[in-house]
Amino acid sequence: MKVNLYAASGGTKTGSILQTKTTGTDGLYLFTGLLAGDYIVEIDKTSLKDTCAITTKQNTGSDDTKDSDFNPTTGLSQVVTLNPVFNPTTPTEILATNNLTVDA
Ligand SMILES: [Ca+2]
Repeated sequence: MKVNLYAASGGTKTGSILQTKTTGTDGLYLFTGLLAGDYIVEIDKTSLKDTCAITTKQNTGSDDTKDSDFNPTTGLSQVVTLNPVFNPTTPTEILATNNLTVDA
């Protein structure tokens, strides 16, 4: 399926699509070359296979890294804030800078 990246402002997507990626067979995708800021990811629902749908069980359970954050109606994620740290040293800074699995 395809996923679109938007900038976010005030909690909502803004402007036109910044990048589009097609998920791999493992379901993963990676947007690259991003600056610090707020972003929203959109699942392009028209790209879903006929047998697939976004789960209606959004934010279910206690582990946010394992649930679905996407709104099943709009296909939009929550706002994801990228806040990299120059020369990170602490585990929190390293995670903020190098985390390729920002959950959405
Ligand atoms: Ca989640």
